Amino acid sequence: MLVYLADYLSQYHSVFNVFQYLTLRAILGVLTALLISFVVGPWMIRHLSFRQIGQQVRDDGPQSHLSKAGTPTMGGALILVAIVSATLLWADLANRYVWVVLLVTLAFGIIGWVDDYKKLVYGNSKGLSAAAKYSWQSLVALATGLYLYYAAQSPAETELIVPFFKEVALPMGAWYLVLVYFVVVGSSNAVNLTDGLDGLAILPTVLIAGALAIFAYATGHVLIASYLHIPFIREVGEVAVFCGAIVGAGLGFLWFNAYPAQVFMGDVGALALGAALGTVAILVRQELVFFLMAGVFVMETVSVILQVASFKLTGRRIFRMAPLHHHFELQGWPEPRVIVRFWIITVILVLFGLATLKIR
Ligand code: 57M
Repeated sequence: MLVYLADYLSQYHSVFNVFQYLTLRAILGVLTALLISFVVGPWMIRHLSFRQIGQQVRDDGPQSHLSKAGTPTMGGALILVAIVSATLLWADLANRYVWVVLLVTLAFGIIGWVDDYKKLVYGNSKGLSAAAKYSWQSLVALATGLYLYYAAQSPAETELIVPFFKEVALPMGAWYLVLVYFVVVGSSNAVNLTDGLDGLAILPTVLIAGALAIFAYATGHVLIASYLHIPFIREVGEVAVFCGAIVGAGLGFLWFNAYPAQVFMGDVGALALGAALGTVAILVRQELVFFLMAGVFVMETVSVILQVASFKLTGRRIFRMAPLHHHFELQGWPEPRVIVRFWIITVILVLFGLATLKIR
């Protein structure tokens, strides 16, 4: 929004031209979202505590979690307010990719909010039914896929880029819809599964969003894209402002969600953030690199799939408890050790992801 104001003011003073620079607006997106989180965060935590919007903790999980009962939840609403406000302020609102990612994020946020709200009102097990949750997620993901497929202006927008190979891009045809579906719905649920320890989901989200901002900037810049041998997609660079807003909002939320957490994000945050990352990965055509960078989310999800499959087929469990973070907790690792080690793994994976820009 402020791009237009700056554009108008630039006729009076050339200093306002500086706001046309995408890098500056992405940085301002980070700072604005961070500021909103810091200002609104304490008020929201007080409000959630006052209204007794606190977490109900299942008694079949690790015993150390019982003391977390009553921690204010649905802090993801704060993350969404910060992301949306910062993006609306600093992004070019004539850019369709910005709207795609904002709308997908908000739609998944609403699904999560309804789930959280029902759990609070009707008890822990009475959230949105799994069928209803997946149906709504599927609907949003498929609508997104259809829009992007039909609105694509170049073949590059629907090709699957294979990292480490300069010229390998697989034309997906209608399979592109399947890809969008799995990346968006899969990422949303994977972040949700991971969000079971203080700060465990949010810092990897911040790191991946930061890396995706770099991918968005490079992909939307004709010279950098050609230098790096990645596809050039006109106007996709603007998504870097949205990624910046995730980084700022996420760091601001981590301030309060760091161990021992004062607030949890709830499904409203986890489902929305996962879908946001998946959608950006699709827009910048880096699904495979995203899969690599999101290794912690993938690992957590695979642990659940393996655990359920093994239990159904053999009656035995592979892990003490899935998702994987519970396994390590039950092995006696203190919670901060699990969290920080999973963060370190993400730092390494994100560096590998970024390295694919040059190693190809
Ligand atoms: C949400 N929710 C956390 C908080 C957060 C299929 C199965 C694997 C599903 C899975 C599941 O229900 N996952 C989805 C996990 C919960 O956190 C809330 O949920 C939001 C995210 N959606 O924002 O509002 C608890 O996690 C802890 N927490 C923190 N810090 C945070 O910053 O400590 C969350 C955020 C909170 C708090 O304790 O209450 C959760 O874990 O419930 N189910 C499971 O994860 C369950 N696993 C299981 O049943 N495993 C089985 C099979 C099915 C694979 C097995 O291993 O045999 C476990 N979860 C719990 N107890 N709590 C096991 C039992």
